[in-house]
Amino acid sequence: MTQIELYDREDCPYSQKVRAKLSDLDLDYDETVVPDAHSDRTEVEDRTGQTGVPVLFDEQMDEEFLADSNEIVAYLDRQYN
Ligand SMILES: N[C@@H](CCC(=O)N[C@@H](CS)C(=O)NCC(=O)O)C(=O)O
Repeated sequence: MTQIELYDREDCPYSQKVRAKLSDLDLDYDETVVPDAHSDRTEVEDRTGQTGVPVLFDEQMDEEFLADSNEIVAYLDRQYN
């Protein structure tokens, strides 16, 4: 079972930065590409209370989720590098 989940957008530079780090670290993850319209991002909003991306969930993490690319990259480096 994949423990890492990423909500992102293909065209989002912050999402691209997180995907590059996941790739660098050779980590498997489940990706959910959120809809363009924020009003349609109901799944990520239900889980996090906001509609921005990227958002990372990881069972290994103390926090329930991270919603900032710098924090996500720093966490991935700490946990998996
Ligand atoms: N500081 C955030 C910025 C992320 C950001 O601005 N993402 C854009 C998409 S590229 C977004 O979702 N903006 C709408 C919002 O934050 O509600 C990060 O580095 O993760």
